[in-house]
Amino acid sequence: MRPEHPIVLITGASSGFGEAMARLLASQGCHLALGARRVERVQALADELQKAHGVKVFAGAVDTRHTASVDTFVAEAAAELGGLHVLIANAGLASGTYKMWETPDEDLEAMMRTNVEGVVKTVRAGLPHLRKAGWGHVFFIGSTAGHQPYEGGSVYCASKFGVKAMAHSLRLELNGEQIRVTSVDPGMAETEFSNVRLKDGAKAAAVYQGVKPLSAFDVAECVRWCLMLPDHVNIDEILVKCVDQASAYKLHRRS
Ligand code: NDP
Ligand code: 8X3
Repeated sequence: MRPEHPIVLITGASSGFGEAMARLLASQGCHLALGARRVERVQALADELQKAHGVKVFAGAVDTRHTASVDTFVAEAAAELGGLHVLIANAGLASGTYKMWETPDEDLEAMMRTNVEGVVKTVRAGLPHLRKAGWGHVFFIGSTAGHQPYEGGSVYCASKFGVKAMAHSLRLELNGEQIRVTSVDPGMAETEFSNVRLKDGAKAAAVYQGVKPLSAFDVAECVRWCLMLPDHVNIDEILVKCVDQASAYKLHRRS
């Protein structure tokens, strides 16, 4: 049965989508477990949201590339909050815009270990708590890159095609249980994503030049909507882009 105040675990809550989801879901009365490597950021956010909304917020350091780190974060969060109902496997990144044959191991491993392995580790650790509660929702944060590959994105696109495959498989595996599975797949959104990818503030700003991209709150709103729908309704996938972006290759720049 749906809890009055769902307990939601979010990885990658120190910026961008994860932070916006935390803000929006706290305002809806959800209790939260917030994780990222920059623990000081999630701790400050937790303090702020607890004060503003009177919800319980657990903040922890987690590096989703490492099993022990994920297992510890999830176990501590569930113990502190009294269980978990919703998992949002959001932590992820693109690193570089290399042609496939130029991709350094460091970037290859960062993307595959975070975007694919980290998602498996998060779901694997969290799912027993959803099953114990008998009510749950797993969110994957995919991307348009998991629908349309583009040059310079072979590994990132592969990782997001992987996310899409995992969401499909998990939905099949959980059929018969009251655990919904949704993949939210955004196009370009202005967060720290391009700074991380390009490692250059001016180049990152140029990505959004003349465009009104999605905001992190637009994406958070997609998650909120799926979560608040009646229990028998499962939104499998939301493919969401700003109106200026028709595809990876067709972007209208207003100026
Ligand atoms: P941000 O860079 O703003 O946020 C990424 C978050 O992931 C940060 O909180 C970061 O925290 C966390 N993170 C990265 N690596 C790890 C790790 N190893 N362990 C734990 N946390 C980690 O980008 P977005 O908010 O845009 O990205 C969130 C998700 O959305 C990603 O999966 C991304 O691929 C996806 N996405 C982004 C789009 C965009 O255009 N912005 C579009 C479509 C999908 P910290 O560094 O503190 O660990
Ligand atoms: C982020 C969107 O177009 O940079 O996943 O791949 S894109």
